[in-house]
Amino acid sequence: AGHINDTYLVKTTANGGKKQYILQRVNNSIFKDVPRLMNNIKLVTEFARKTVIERGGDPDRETMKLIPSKDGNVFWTDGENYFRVYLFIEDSAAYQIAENPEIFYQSAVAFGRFAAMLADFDASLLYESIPQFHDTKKRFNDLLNAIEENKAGRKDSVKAEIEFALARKEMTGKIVDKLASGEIPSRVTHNDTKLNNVLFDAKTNKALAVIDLDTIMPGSTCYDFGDSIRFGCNTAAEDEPDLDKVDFSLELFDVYAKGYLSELKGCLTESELDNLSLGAIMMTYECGIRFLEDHLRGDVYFRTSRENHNLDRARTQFKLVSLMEKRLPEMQAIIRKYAK
Ligand code: GN1
Ligand code: MG
Repeated sequence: AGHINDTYLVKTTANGGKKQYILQRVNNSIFKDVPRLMNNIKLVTEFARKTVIERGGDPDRETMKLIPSKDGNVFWTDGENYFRVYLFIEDSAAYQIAENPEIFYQSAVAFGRFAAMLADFDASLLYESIPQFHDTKKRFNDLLNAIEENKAGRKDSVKAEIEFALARKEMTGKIVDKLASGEIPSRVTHNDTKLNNVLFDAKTNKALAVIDLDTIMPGSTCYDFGDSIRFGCNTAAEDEPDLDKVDFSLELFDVYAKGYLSELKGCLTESELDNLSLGAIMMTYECGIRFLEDHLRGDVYFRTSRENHNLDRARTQFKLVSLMEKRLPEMQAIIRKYAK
């Protein structure tokens, strides 16, 4: 269900037809240097594998395993397209919405544990696969350019959304500036921590593996925590056209904060704890302006499957931003409760 790469399930007749694989065509208009991106993923999955083995887990189910091509690389290219193959993780499930609190709690533990693991990973080995990925100030400027260019001629039909986005300009620097000054530490982070980037064991519903490692690079826990909240505390789908169904669940926020901090609280600084809730608003706002920008540009970045798909997505995000803004003090109190 990703919006960027093309993903296929491959069934083979080898090994008695038992083994299945995931084949992906990597979007190389978005990921400009696929060989370096793949080197990141190789390093991180090898590191994760070691950690899982040390914990006594099953590395073929709890991390992704890249299958090399015949020339020994972890990708294959015809010069134009780039493909990669992973072992398919059998008997697993993914969720597009937090169907129940336990699932969301499990994802929080998985992402918290993943972040704790990455704390020991050497950031200097990583290539920045998308520069300024969560630089909200840059994202704001990208939106301004898209409004100015009005490529798809849609500007006049989205006045309310544009106004909503522009009214929050002063918020855009609130995390980036602290990261730049060092007040919030830079860490190796996942940067795309949606619920559907975790695989669950289909039998036990326990979280198995964190997937979608394309954006692992230096970032902030405020973003990773925030992106999980953005996606998982929404009572509806990210692209729900009926905004009456979109609500922000503070109960689910509590559940996620509990799970995430159970794995990480000793590792986080006071400034991170202070900014986790703002990170949730920021990531939701940032994602909203990215969807709106793409709508204005004529849907060139995120995969769409219906008219106004990106606009529907932008609207759900903006509704969530308004709801979260009202609940910020309660969100902060919940963080403090579990940080003790
Ligand atoms: C994209 O690839 P996917 O669908 O997991 C996007 C994220 C957005 C997300 C919104 C590389 O993630 O940044 O938050 O869509 N990934 C990239 O659902 O831009
Ligand atoms: Mg994904």
